[in-house]
Amino acid sequence: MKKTALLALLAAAPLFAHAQETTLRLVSAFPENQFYVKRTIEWVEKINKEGKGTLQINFIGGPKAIPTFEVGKSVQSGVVDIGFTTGAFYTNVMPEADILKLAETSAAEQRKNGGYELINRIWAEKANMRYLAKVVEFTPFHIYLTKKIDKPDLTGLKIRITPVYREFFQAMNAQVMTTAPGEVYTALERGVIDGYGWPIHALFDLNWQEKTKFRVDPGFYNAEVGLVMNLDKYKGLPARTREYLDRQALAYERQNDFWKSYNQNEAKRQAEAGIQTITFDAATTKAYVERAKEIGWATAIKASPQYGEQLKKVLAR
Ligand code: 173
Repeated sequence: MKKTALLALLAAAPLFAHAQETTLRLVSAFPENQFYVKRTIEWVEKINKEGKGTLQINFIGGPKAIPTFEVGKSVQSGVVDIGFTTGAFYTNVMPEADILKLAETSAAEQRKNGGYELINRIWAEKANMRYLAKVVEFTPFHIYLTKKIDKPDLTGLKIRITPVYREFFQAMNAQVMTTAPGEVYTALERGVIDGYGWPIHALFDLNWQEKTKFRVDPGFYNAEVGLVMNLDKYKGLPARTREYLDRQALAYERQNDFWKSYNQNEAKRQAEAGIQTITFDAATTKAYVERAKEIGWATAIKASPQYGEQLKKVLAR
């Protein structure tokens, strides 16, 4: 090859590299003003900064772009590439999605005990998804109320739910109503609901502390929020791009200990905002937590006779 031709080729090399850059579209099922989402946008910024020439992620937006309960279907079909969501929001894709809330083993342990592979086998087969990473865990759910209760009985109360809480709250006689997070504030304001299920954190992101008087302790289950990706898109990535994405996703998941101190602080903030805790005697508390778990697994195994038991082996202690 002539020297000039070689130089021309070398000069064009960055262009070829650029042609290899992949851009993926990400949507959030959680409202954009939620801290979760801000944290994920920071992760995206890091990916984009370090991934020039390899991978760029384009954050499309929150539920205004795609409604909360449609994000899973959009990832499944490939309308978007990556969804930032929780299993309870895509039970319309597969019932197994909501089983992740029952995890007692950590995401780090599931990477070692076969759980991560099992989840990905199921997510691929039933949802056409790759589960990239779990980025919220160590986070119990609670009942929040505008009215006081003195035993675990929700008779006469209308409670906002997602699939996370349905069977447990119904077992306590609640009248339940499913809404996306974005609709809870208005429902509280209008007195349409007397309370809601929600994690220990992220009330303040959505100003719900203004309308909340009580939190029932202890919490139950373990909030899971993750990044899921359209499987065809994932498989179609150039190998180095897929490795880069996997590496960044794993690095994000490895930050999960963050939630332990964050949640302690959130509980403190709730107390400071005047939210009172409701607790029961020791025996009632024990029964409450056990019942949540029992109902959770019974529902899971009924919803997925095929995979419920297998998931239990890797998720339960
Ligand atoms: O209550 C909810 O909207 C819900 O199911 C959930 C799950 C994980 C994290 C935050 C909320």
